Amino acid sequence: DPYANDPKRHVALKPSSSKPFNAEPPLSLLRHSYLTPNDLFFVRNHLPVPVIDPKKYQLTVTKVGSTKQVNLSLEDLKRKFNKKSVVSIVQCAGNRRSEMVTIKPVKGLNWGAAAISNASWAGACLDDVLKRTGIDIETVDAKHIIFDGADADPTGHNYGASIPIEMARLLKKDIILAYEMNGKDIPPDHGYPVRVIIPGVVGARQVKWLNKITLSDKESTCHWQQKDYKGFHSSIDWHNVDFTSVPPIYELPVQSVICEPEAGSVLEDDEEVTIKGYAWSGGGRGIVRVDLSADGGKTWHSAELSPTEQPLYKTYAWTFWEGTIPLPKDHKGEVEIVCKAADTAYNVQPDNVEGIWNLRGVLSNAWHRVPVKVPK
Ligand code: MTE
Ligand code: MO
Repeated sequence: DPYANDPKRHVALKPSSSKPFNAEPPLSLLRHSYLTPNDLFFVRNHLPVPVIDPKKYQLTVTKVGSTKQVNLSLEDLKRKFNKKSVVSIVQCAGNRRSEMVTIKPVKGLNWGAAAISNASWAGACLDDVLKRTGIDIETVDAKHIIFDGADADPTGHNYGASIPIEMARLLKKDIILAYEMNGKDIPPDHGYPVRVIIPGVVGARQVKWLNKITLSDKESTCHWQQKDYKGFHSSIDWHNVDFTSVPPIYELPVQSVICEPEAGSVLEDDEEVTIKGYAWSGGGRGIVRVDLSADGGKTWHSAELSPTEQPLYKTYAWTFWEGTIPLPKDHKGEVEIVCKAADTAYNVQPDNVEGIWNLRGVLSNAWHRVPVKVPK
């Protein structure tokens, strides 16, 4: 069993698959702590968790066509570079996929709305590491940075991903080769001993168990870069899909989710409801507004946003929000509460999931609609 060495997991995590292990925490627990505890952080593994001896760990940095190659140990990363930290969420492109499935089946894990978590990551800055190896990110003659992980399938194909060099230039000081998660060693499920954190970018590019960085003219050739994690319109299905026709997903669209109350729950009160949730957007775009409705989206109220310490145009962490809003008088024992967010570009969430359905069930960010019961 290639999964025999997988770590033990917290009992509260709800698995969507066990081998490889994929799981999300309950939504209400997720909303309890701004920094998600390491053992409750959602897990998205495509392959068995590799067992890496920290003393033997090596990160190789190289450029296609160059004979120079630099190897760094874990101690090198910790001692030779300033430690830099960033609070950043990781969100799977498939977060909220289960809502798309209600329209038409899709291929992918049946994620609820908790395939997203927030942590404080610390490690060496990618830019500093490249500099030390003689590569200037601003002038290097390359189009992509490829990140490879130590996890591999039985034929030896490893997980890997890449980002365009322009993106690395924009994020320059914020891309981190992290060896700490919330002040502790990164746990095995999240990439021990080193993973790359690329704030504002889809989870799929934030490679865990990172052991190689390559500057290249080409994207990563890995399956997950080329034949997965791309967005299509709803008339494209497996018989007519051409994965080369669109670029990979990098930044993610604006997202917001109701964590409390839970779907199907009975409210305590028949006059008002207190709603709590999270919001986030890709590319460092902050959240400027979260709107709440208790009548399916006919009338709206403004939620109160918890302040984040991050500047609006570099918001990599999520924004927690809360609001107490009146219930409609004409409820018949049931109401639909709804949230939607706007980011700094005033990008908004689509009102329904039909229009954004896609064959892989990614980018699911419609208004979050939660049916609840009202006591009579
Ligand atoms: N890195 C490696 N090496 N292997 C993986 O399977 N999964 C990716 C990304 N990095 C993956 C990986 C995907 S799709 C996501 S959403 C995030 O890791 C999930 O990170 P987490 O498990 O720490 O939540
Ligand atoms: Mo993912």
